[in-house]
Amino acid sequence: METLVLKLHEIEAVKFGNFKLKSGIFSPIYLDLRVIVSYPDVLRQVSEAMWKAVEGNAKFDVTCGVPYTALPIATAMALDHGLKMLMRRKEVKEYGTKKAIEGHFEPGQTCLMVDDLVTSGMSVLETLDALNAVKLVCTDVVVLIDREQGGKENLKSHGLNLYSALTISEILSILSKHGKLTDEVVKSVHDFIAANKVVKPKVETQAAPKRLSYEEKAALAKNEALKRLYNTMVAKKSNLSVAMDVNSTEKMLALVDEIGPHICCLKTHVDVLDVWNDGVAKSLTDLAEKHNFLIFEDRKFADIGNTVVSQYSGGVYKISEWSDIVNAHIVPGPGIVDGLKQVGLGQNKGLLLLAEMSSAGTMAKGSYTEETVRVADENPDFVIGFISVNPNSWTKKSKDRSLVHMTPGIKLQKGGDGLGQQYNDPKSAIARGSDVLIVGRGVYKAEDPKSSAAEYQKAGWEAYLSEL
Ligand code: S5P
Repeated sequence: METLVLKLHEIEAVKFGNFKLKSGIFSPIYLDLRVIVSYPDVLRQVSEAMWKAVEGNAKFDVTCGVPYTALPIATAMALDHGLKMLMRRKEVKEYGTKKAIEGHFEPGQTCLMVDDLVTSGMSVLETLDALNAVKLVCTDVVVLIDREQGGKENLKSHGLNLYSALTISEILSILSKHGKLTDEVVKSVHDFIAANKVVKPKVETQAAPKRLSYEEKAALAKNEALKRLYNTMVAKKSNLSVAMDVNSTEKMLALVDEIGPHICCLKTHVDVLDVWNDGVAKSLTDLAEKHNFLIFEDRKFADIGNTVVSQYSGGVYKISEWSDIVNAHIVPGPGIVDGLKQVGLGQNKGLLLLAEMSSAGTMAKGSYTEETVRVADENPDFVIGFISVNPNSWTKKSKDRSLVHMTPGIKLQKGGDGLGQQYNDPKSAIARGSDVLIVGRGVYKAEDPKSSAAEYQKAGWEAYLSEL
């Protein structure tokens, strides 16, 4: 173990200094076990040390490496000891649609989790969820290094035994014995570990925070349009937004007048209409006033800040003059929000960011979705929420609980449209964290759009009440 620790220090898998962690705090120690892939002898020593820690203690049918650093370690262990191995895909969040766990196994088999190090136990618990979702049973975890910051206790509270080849204390004592560290550094690391014990991690397996009512969200809302949206929803008992995607302007206005009483928000695609002028804009805002709903122009801006300023305020459509809400992709970077905000904020407008899309093969997922949360958190005055599909799976990353989740791809009958659209029913969308349901063809293509809108209104509202 001494030679291994000295080697880890030599290849800078264990470093001492002053390192800024992801959380923003400074640490006197930094562990980067990714580098061991470049040192086959170290990789083998590491996997052997971990095998010794777990051999004879844990019983299991298969092993699973926690992505990414532990994958080569788990592979080395599997090769040397003839173990069956599985791999977890980190990117796949919606279990079921794509395989979250790769490899062959039987439901009910036991699985040993293999990770490089444990701090709070958070990443192990994420893997535990993924393994449990495919009915694998896990009771044991093996890591190279236990940072002694509470991970062992946290894992224990989830029924998991942690086996570690090394602890931070052991590393410190070996390195100091070999004159690699001063007493001062050893003390600073001990102090840091003691001061940074991680309390129970918040994971999905724990009780989720109580869902906020629309009234509570309205009270937290920092943007006028968002407040108005929630207040309208409460007043009309409607979380329905109809996407009136018909091409005839005349038909659009007539249908909006019919379904107006049932919606909190009308979603438009102004560029599909056959006629547009200031009079049409006026008719629309009159209808919005008559039936008390907001107008969301689904323009999906996606250009640089300077261009979207003109696209939002100018041109034939002058979108900012008649819409309350617009939306944008964050592909160009946060400058797009600055540009739209320059136009909309002073006029009490709100912006939705497309965090996810309902269409098959969408690239709006994973770290892209997380980036929209970051951009939203940076613009609490103007960004009012997201176009979302599965918000419960990622919103815990957001600080702001007032934000609205508007969800397209809603139909009482599940399925698709042959062009990539994927439908969910109102109840399942609300259960996954949606606040506002966007229904297009389910309403305007129905034989009786008015009664169909009433039906979606009822289904959406009942689903919301049952979630509360
Ligand atoms: O991811 C998305 C985002 C949006 S805004 N998927 C979508 O379908 N939309 C829009 O929602 C789409 O442009 C259309 O206006 C509406 C869905 O219509 P439906 O007829 O499929 O219900």
